[in-house]
Amino acid sequence: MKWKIIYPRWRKLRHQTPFHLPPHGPVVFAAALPSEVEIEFVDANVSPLALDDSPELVALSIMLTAQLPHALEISEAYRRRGIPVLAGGIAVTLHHGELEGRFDAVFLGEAEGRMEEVVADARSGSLKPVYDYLHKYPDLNQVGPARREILDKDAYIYRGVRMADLVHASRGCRFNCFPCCTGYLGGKMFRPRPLDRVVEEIASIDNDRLFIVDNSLAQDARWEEDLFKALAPLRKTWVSHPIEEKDHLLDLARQAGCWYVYQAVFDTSETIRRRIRRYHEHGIRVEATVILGTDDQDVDGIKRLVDFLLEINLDLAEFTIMTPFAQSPIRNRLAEEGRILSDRYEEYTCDQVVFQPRRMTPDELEKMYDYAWRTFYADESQELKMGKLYLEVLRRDGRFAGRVRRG
Ligand code: B12
Ligand code: SF4
Repeated sequence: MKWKIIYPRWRKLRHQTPFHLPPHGPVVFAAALPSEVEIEFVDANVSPLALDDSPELVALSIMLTAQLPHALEISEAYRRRGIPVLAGGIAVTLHHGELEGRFDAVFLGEAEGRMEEVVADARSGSLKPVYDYLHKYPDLNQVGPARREILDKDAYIYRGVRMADLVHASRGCRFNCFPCCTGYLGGKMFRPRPLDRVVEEIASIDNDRLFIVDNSLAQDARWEEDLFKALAPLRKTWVSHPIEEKDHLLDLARQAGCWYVYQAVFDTSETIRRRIRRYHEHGIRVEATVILGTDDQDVDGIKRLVDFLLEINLDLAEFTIMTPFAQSPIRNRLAEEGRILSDRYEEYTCDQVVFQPRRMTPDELEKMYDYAWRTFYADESQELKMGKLYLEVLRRDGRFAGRVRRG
């Protein structure tokens, strides 16, 4: 069977450097398909998308709510010509119920071990409207290796720099932070993949730079230690979400190739100041992910927060406007309080205000979003800061000017 997998378009944040990372969901999903399925893949963010071809099935892989409008457009175009459309991925799982009838079939949850059934149904023309594997987690022995060969490698180069490849070593998250959907998706538990399979997969990736996309590495200290020790001999350089704030773990992470981490920063506390200092002391750079519009923030509070980020020498910062995504704790609270202003998927981009802030008007919050980006990057643009970090990592690993000097 010939399947066309499509990753629909989504818009980068206003002010953000406009590069695209290779998508991860579609290549991991592709690895769960039986070999009889012949795959064509199009990432509509980086390649032209034809809608007048005739694959036997279109499979939409949808990560973000903001991809849904394009996904629905694609679905209509193919279904009008009688080509069946199957939709899966994070946004489909989060918005299930709202999407009935908009695709021939929706798949909820994780794909491993479940695709033989779907392929057999597709082959016999009897796709079910819903494949419900929500909160039924597969054995992670069955995961991957991701089918990165279906990606158009040349499409993920920005200003001559090849983007990092994505990989994951675990799923789920024990925590349940207010803006996050992962508790709902992954079931509030930490689910590591077998380490030997992860190491084998990473060793096989022909890219020295990786993004380990796990929700948070700081979930099990013993596992972190084992992971970092196993990664060290592979001599990769990687970025990740937070690492536990323990000296020996930060040291091991650095030795294993950790370049920088994404760290959520919500306030101007000593805890945050110390955490950033600890990363820096261990040679790990930090990109702060900063949510604007929480109930304790007003206009002056956001100004103070930006000053604080500059004062603690953060290497990079990504500002987003708090967004009440479906199935997140904050969604439930704001809905109860009658503070959701819009349900339009196209506005869930994290740079638009879709809820009533407590201490600002929506207009003030949107202005403060622009203020935060402009002020933080006033002396040096995001692109320049990233460029410097990139040169630093090349120098550090002895790969500057294309020369490989290792060992
Ligand atoms: C990695 C990641 C990113 C990467 C994405 C890189 C990339 N190109 O893929 C980056 C860092 C770029 C990113 C950015 C953002 N992200 Co993000 N990200 C994630 C994260 C941590 C992991 C996603 C992932 O790759 N999982 C691993 C893969 C293998 O799992 P999967 O995609 O679910 O695929 C499986 C199944 O769904 C299924 N499947 C997948 N496709 C298909 C298709 C079919 C047909 C079928 C049958 C099955 C199927 O098979 C796979 C294997 O089982 C998730 C959290 C999470 N745990 O989900 C958040 C998450 C997806 N991100 C989120 C958000 C909000 C963002 C941002 C908008 C804001 C932010 N700063 O966090 C930004 C984008 C801002 C912008 N506009 O630029 C939200 C999404 C909310 C929403 N409803 O839209 C999540 C859920 C986190 C959260 N806050 O709750 N993100
Ligand atoms: S924000 Fe990070 S640590 Fe918190 S629940 Fe989401 S993935 Fe887990």
